[in-house]
Amino acid sequence: MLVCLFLFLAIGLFFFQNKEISYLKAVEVVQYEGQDLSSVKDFRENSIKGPQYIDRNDYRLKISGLVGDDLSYGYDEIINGLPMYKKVVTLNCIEGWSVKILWEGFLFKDLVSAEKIPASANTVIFKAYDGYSTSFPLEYLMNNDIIIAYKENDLELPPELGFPFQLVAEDKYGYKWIKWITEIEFSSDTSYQGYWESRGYPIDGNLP
Ligand SMILES: Nc1nc2c(c(=O)[nH]1)N[C@H]1C(S)=C(S)[C@@H](COP(=O)(O)O)O[C@H]1N2
Ligand SMILES: [Mo]
Repeated sequence: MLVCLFLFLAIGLFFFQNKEISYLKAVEVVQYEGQDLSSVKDFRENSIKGPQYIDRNDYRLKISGLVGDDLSYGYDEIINGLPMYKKVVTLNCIEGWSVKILWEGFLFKDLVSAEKIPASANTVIFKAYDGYSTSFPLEYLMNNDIIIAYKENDLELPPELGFPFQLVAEDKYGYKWIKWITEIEFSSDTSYQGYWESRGYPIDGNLP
C-alpha cells in the first residue's frame, strides 16, 4: 500500500517536472530596472538587402588586418568563452524613429584582448554578411565598454535583427549599429567610408 502511494507520487512528480521543463519559453522582457523598454517588434526593417539568414554552425567571426594572422571564432566559442554584460541603450535611426532595448552581449575589448594591436591601428572596420560595413576609431570601442550583442530584451537576435551579432554603437546613429557582423578589420584608414558613409552620412555618426 505504502509502496503504491510512493510510486504514485514518484510518477506524478516525474510528469510534473517534465511538464514544467517542456513548457518553458523565451519571453521578451518589457521593463528593466524600472524603465519601460521598446519591443523588438518596434524596429523598422530597412536593411540594404533585407533580412539575412546565417547558420549558427557555419558561422565564423573573422578578425583581420593589422593584427597579423587572421583569426576566426565560432558562435558557441564566443558565447561560452566571453563574459556577458547587459545594458539599456536606445538606437536612433537617422530617419527619426528610435527603440529603447535591453542589450546583452560581450565587450569589444574582451573579444580582442588576446590580439597584439600595433600603434598604427587606429581604426576598426566592421563588415557584415549583406555587404554592409562601417568603421570606428579604435579608442571609441576600447574606452567605452562597447557591446557586441547576441540578445535583445532577453531574446536571441532573430535573423531580421542581425543574428548572430549586432554592434551596440552607443551615442551614435543607427547606421553605425552594424548587424550580421562577419569580420572585424584593424586598419589605419581613418577616412574609411562604410555603406551609408560613402553615400553622404558622416563617418563619426555621432548623435546630436
Ligand atoms: N548589416 C547591416 N547592418 C545594419 C543595416 C543594414 O542595412 N545592414 N542598417 C542599419 C540601420 S540604418 C539601422 S537604423 C539599424 C537598425 O535597422 P533595422 O531596424 O532594420 O534593424 O541597423 C543598422 N545596421
Ligand atoms: Mo537607420
